Amino acid sequence: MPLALLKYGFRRKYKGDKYFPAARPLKDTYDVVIIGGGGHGLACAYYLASDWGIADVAVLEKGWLASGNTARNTAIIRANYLTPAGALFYEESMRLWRSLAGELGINLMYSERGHLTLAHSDAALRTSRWRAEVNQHLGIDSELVGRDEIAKLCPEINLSEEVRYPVLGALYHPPGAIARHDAVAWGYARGAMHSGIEIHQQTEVTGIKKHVGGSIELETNRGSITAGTVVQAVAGMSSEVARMAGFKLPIRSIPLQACVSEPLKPFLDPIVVSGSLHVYVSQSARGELVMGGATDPYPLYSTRSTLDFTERLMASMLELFPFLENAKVLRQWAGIADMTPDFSPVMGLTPISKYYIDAGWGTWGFKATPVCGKCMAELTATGKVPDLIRSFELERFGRMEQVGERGAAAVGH
Ligand code: FAD
Ligand code: PYC
Repeated sequence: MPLALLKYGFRRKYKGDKYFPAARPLKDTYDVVIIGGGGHGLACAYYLASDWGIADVAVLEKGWLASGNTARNTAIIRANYLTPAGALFYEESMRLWRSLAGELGINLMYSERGHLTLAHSDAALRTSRWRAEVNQHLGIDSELVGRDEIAKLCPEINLSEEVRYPVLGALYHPPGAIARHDAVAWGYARGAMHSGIEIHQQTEVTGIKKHVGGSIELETNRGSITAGTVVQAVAGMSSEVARMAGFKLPIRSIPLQACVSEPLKPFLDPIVVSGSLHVYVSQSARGELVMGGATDPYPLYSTRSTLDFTERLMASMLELFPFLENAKVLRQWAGIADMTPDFSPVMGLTPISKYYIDAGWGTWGFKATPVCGKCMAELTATGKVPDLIRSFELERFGRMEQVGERGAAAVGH
C-alpha cells in the first residue's frame, strides 16, 4: 500500500462522518414513540421529521436495526394487486421507491426486473386476467401473456407439457423490482437520526398503560417512558404488543421461510412466481438465487428453518428449472409473518386514542415500506387517516369490509 494512502487513512483531519450519529440516553418522555425498528417504524420516523418537522421521537427496537422481517425478506416490490385499494396503495409505494436511493443517499440496488406470476390452470388464468384488467384500469403496467411471450421473457423456464403443472400463461408486470433490504433500513435510520430522532436498540417494550391525562406509558427493559402518541410497527409480534395495549387483532403469526443458492452466473432476469408450485425466485446482483414458498402450515413464534420446506421448494424449483439440479443451497432462514384474514395490512386507528397501528404485513410488507411510513407519519402528525390507507383500518373486520388479496399477496398460503 502506498505510504501516502496509509498516512491519509490515519490523519484525524480527514476523519469521515460516522454513518450514524452517536446514540443518546433514553429520555423520560417523547412526543412520539415508535415501537419497532424495522423498515416500517424507521420510515415513519424519517417522514415524521422530513414531512412534518416532528423530531421529538424515539424508535424503540428490542433487537438491532431491522433484525425482524425487514432483513429477512426476499425484497420483491410490485403493485400488481387485485383490489383497487391494494393496487393504488402499492403503486404509490413504487413511485416513492424510484427516487428513494437519491433521497436517502444510499445505494438501495433497486432493480426493475419484471415480475411473472405463472398460471398453471384455467382458474389461475382467469385470476391473472382479472388482475391485469384491474391494474390496467388504474394505470398499472400489467398484462396477461402466453407461452410464447414467457419463452422470450424467460427462456430458462421449463415450458414442457410433460410436467405435473404445465405453464399455460402468466401475469406479467414489467415494473416488478428487487432492492437491498437492509440498506433501506439503514438509509431511513440515518435520515431520521440526522434530523434529531433517537433510535434505541436493545430496548424492548414489555408493558403499555394509558393514563387519564391522555399520555401513554410504556414499560421497557430500560425503565418506563411516556409518549404523547405511540405507533406500533412490530410485524410478527403485532398481536402480542396489541394485547399489552389492551386490544385484539385478527392476526395469526406464522413462520415464512426462504433460502439462497450459491452464486451462479446471471441467467434469470425476471422475478418468477408460481402459486400452484408454491415457489418464487429472483437472482440477486451477486448471482444468488433468492427463493421462497408458502408460509409454514401452522402458527408459531419461532424462526427455525426446516428440511421439509427446503425439500418441497427444491422439488418445485427443479420442475421450473431442471438444469439447476447440481446447484447448492447456501443458507436458509425464517421470519414471523403477521397474517390477516384478508391478506391485506392493518393501518390506522385503534380502540386506544393516539395509539396507531401498522401491522398485518404478513408476507407482503417490504414493498410498502415507503408509502406506509409516509401515511403513518401523516396520521401521527395530523390525527387524520390518509385516504390511501382508509380501506385498511382495523374497523373493517367489524364491518365485514375485507380487502381480499389472498391470490395476489404472494405465493399460495
Ligand atoms: P420488522 O422488520 O419485523 O420490524 C419490526 C421490529 O419490531 C423488529 O425489528 C422487532 O425486533 C421489533 N419488535 C417486536 N416486538 C418489540 C417490542 N416489544 N419492543 C420493541 N421492539 C419490538 N414482503 C414483500 O413486500 N416482498 C417480499 O419479497 C417479501 N418476502 C418475505 C420473505 C420472508 C422470508 C419474510 C419473513 C417476509 C417477507 N416479506 C416480503 C414481508 C416483509 O418482510 C414484512 O412485511 C416487512 O418487513 C415488515 O416490516 P416491519 O418494519 O413492519 O417489520
Ligand atoms: O409480496 O411479492 C411479494 C412476496 C413474494 C414473496 C414473498 N412476498
